[in-house]
Amino acid sequence: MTDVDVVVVGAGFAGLRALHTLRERGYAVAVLEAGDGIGGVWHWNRYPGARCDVRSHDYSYGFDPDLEQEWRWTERYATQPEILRYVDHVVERFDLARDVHLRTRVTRMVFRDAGWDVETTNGAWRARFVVMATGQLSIPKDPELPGQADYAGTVLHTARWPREGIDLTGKRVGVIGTGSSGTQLVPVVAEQAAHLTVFQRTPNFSIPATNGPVSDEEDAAVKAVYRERREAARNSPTGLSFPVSRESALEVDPEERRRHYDVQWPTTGFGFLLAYRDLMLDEAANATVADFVREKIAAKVTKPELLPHLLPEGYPFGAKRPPVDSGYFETFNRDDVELVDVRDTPITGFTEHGLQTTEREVELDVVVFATGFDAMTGALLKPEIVGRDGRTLREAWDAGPRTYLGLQVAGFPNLFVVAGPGSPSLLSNVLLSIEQHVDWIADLLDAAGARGAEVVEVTAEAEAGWVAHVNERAEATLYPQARSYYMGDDVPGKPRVFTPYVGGVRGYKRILERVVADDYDGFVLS
Ligand code: FAD
Ligand code: N01
Repeated sequence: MTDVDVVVVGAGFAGLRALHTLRERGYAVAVLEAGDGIGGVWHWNRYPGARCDVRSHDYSYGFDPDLEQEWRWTERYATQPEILRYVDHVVERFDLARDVHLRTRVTRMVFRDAGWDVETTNGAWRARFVVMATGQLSIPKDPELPGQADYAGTVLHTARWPREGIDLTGKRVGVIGTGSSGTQLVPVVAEQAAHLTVFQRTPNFSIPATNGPVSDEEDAAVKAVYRERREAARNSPTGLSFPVSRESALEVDPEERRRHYDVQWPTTGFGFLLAYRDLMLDEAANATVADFVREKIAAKVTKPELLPHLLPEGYPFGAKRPPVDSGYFETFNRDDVELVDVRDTPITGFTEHGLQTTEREVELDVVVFATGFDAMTGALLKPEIVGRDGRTLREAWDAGPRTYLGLQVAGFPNLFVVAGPGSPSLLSNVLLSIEQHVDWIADLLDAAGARGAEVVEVTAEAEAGWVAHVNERAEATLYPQARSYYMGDDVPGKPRVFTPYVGGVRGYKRILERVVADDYDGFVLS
């Protein structure tokens, strides 16, 4: 068994940042990664069209001014290969690879004698502390259709795309799923394939990415004020460097509101959600933006018979994470692209030659699952994590995830979670939230060390208070009105509770600062 101060599980942006920061502060760290490469999401999701939906300049580490000055993003929304090149650059620059153990999946962890025994597929570790940097979207989910073994074609998942790529030229391709992954993939596949069939369950509101090359002037302008830009993002609702309206959508007259949407729509990407302060709080306010987006979608589609299928209805705009797309709806104008609405004609299973719906067989050479993930809790519940008194995390989270501040779970001392349930997580620029968590955890470990404490844990009362607060904030919004992975609707049987913290990046930061000022209120250092 290898002894270290801290085991970090996962070598994505969170695990790498934790390794760098904790090592700088003198801790012996081992990063254990199930995959055969570094980069987390950006190692796994190699499908054509994959890119970030937060501006590249913001979706990058903010801890080192030299790093941010020297890296040159080529596109406003960087592609997966470019982000992976950035990861490689960071790994080399800070000499991170030597403490990362690849092909090492954590299968079981047991708390014993003020530390953790960590079992993996590739050896065992003993650590005082464990940081779960296992990601929000790292356990891909299949649609589980019968007959797959009999299918003669190729089956792929967007999150397990082959490293060497796949040539889809001349192929009949089916894509199941129209979330962010499907929406990015579809226009690119349509360009290559002989014929594309898109199997859609819930139509999505999607925002145009307005991607483009980053000019030298644009890059220089960001770099001239990069520190201020980061600080503004840390003090914004979502960790994005967009101005937030303080106005209600209902306070302005309809013509002015329309003008405002027209200006915001082509320029803000994901920030469009912030066009008015109450879009996610008030149904009438949301209806104004939902109508606007439906109108924009309708204007892109030249086949009117598709509109009843493509226009999202029945849930608020933004309550299900809206994709940020590049030419998604326009793709359906092509004659070689077809839409199957699986609400009308569900897929019943695979056949030897393709997919069977309740209406017909669709012959396909390649079937792509763009069906998403066991989001937020999947990777935390996959290994068996045994805390105090033999209680497992699966038992503790039987009715949904419970944390204090998203950082720790009562009964699981010396175990920390980065950017997971109970924190802004997927409702924010995740990279910024990752860095905030890692710094905060490192400070807490230092504080414990300075006091001679071996164990850091949270009280059940503090946890109960935080869970109530997370739920209360979510219930005051429109989010619970949609079926989404925010609500646990991604996997049948998951408890239906709101998983991330909706109080905003700035609000959450203030809470963390108050907890420290109150001598780590809710934590016990012993
Ligand atoms: P991950 O990158 O998911 O890394 C976790 C790692 O842990 C994985 O490599 C996994 O293999 C490993 N792991 C899990 N369980 C175990 C185990 N038991 N043992 C060992 N290893 C394990 N967020 C944004 O804010 N902006 C974006 O533009 C954006 N784009 C995205 C695009 C895609 C295609 C996806 C899927 C997500 C995107 N996200 C985006 C969200 C994304 O999850 C975060 O931005 C961020 O990359 C998460 O980093 P992470 O290190 O926390 O987790
Ligand atoms: O997954 P999703 P994703 N039969 O869960 C459908 C990030 N990300 O991989 O909506 C038929 O959003 C499902 O239908 P429905 C981002 O945070 C970012 O696309 O459940 N269909 C849905 O259409 C994102 O939110 C980017 O009715 C089935 C789709 O599959 C998150 O990752 C790019 C089905 C799944 O959508 C996840 O995105 C990619 C079934 N059995 C990802 N099961 C950026 O742009 C599921 N579906 C940065």
